[in-house]
Amino acid sequence: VYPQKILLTGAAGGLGQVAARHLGRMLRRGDLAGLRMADINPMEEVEGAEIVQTPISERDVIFDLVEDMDAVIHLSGISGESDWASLIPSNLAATAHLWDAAFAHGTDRILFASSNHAVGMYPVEQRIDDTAAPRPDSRYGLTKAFGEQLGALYAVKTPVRSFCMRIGSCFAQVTARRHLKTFQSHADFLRMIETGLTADYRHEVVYGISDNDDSFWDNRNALRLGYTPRDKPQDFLAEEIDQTEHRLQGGEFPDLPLSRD
Ligand code: 15L
Repeated sequence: VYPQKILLTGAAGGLGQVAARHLGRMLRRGDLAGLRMADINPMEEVEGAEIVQTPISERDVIFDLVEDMDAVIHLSGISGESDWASLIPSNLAATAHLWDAAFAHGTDRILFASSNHAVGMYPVEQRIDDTAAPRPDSRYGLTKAFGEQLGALYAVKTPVRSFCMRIGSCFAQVTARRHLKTFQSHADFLRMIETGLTADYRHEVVYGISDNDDSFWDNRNALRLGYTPRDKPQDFLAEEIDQTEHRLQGGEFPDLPLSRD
């Protein structure tokens, strides 16, 4: 059964805007009964959608956002390395409250924007799949591993299903050599969202990548669930490509120092 009402968090972000336009089209076609979009930043208007501009970290706010929703696409949060003062509310408290809110309101599923940085410390020569244990390469990656494990726990103890997308490099263009392994096109990202909204599962980890040759990640689990990527990174090459070679899958993240404050 297709979810009828969807909450999209982080709707003003890079991927949030891509998802918002797609869900807006579905809403216009009548394929969705409702769309609520939330972000701390202003969002583009989407005809027929409810827009809530708010920080997403407080329990009450999150409970109000999730009320009446059948599915949540959770893209909000800090999307790179930061300090705990920033990451704790946006990436840890928000996810904890979100899963509680979904349980309390009878929401069927959460699609969670995890990140390849949850496993960024694996060496580039090692091919890993959905069963690979987290090896975060940053505080940021650790918050993503937390979200994945939160989803796993709630999938056992509550009816809430979780679809954790370890997104690689989801951009309009390939701007670095590393992206040949980690790239996901926006169109394939939307295909993955469709899979997450429609497939039958309790808790899954999938890699957010296109049909990349020789990727770091064996994405058979995503394919098994119905994800069918159609794009190749070679078709999205920018004019200038950063040629840096990295030893670890997280690229530059494993080398970022931890701030002392
Ligand atoms: C991420 O998790 C970041 O949000 C994104 O900006 C990129 O750095 C991406 O990973 C990547 O690894 O390319």
